[in-house]
Amino acid sequence: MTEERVLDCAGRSLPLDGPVVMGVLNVTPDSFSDGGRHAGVEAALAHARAMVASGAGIIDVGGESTRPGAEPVPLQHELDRVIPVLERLRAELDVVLSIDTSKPEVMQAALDAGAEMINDVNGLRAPGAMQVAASGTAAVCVMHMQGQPRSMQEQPHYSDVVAEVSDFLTGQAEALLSRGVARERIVLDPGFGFGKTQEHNLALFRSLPGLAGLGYPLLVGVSRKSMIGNALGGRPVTERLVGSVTAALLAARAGARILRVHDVRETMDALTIQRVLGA
Ligand code: 7PJ
Repeated sequence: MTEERVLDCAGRSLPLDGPVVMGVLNVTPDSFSDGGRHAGVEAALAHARAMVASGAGIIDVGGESTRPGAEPVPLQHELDRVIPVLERLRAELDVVLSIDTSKPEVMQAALDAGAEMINDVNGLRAPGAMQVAASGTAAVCVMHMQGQPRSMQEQPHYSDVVAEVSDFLTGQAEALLSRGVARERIVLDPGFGFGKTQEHNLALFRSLPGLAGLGYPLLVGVSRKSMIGNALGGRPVTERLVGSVTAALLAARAGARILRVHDVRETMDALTIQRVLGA
């Protein structure tokens, strides 16, 4: 099993010796947890600056809500939301910029605007997505999702969720390798909450050590998700902070190298306490 020490993000080497926090920057008017508060470019910039100051190593910019039940966003709307934000962030911040999209056209425009990582919840399955990823030099996060956001939580079904998710992720990674994408550019993510019941999410979480050993760095996103609310007996999204931070810490301990979170400062605090006080 190889130990991945760095992630190559368009020539920028992101060290992965310790966990890296990826801060979520939603520029959707309908994101389920931020309610569009960062929709304006200025507000988005201020939020990104604060996350970087708190220790985020990656900022993940998303303009298409993928919460359960969400309708697809037209291409031009998504471009109009994310590209101006990426351009301003690139001019101002020395941090890895990631684009959270499933559309090849948005990926390409984001790379042109300075994004150094593609984060695709659809696992590069859209026609043309693999080509965009392979033609550039950005890092690529392949996430597993069953179904599409609009209907994915209606009837998730697996005979062996861990095996099926692992097979999908390694298959997509191998497809990237065969197109010439260096191994050091690839990240995998089991996709918590994307076409998964609570039982599926828990099975995957318990299997994180195995998933982290597939040969690629693992990204985990559980921040504020229903999985956390369910585990706490049905907590609303505004009351999932401690659960989310605790789960992020557990994921790091289980081998995740990148933690995708809304609450960067609090997550960094937990990681710092582990580093300073941990056995
Ligand atoms: C994830 C994501 C995730 C990756 C979202 C939300 C929904 N990208 N984008 N992994 N989740 N890689 O933030 O709750 O888990 S959007």
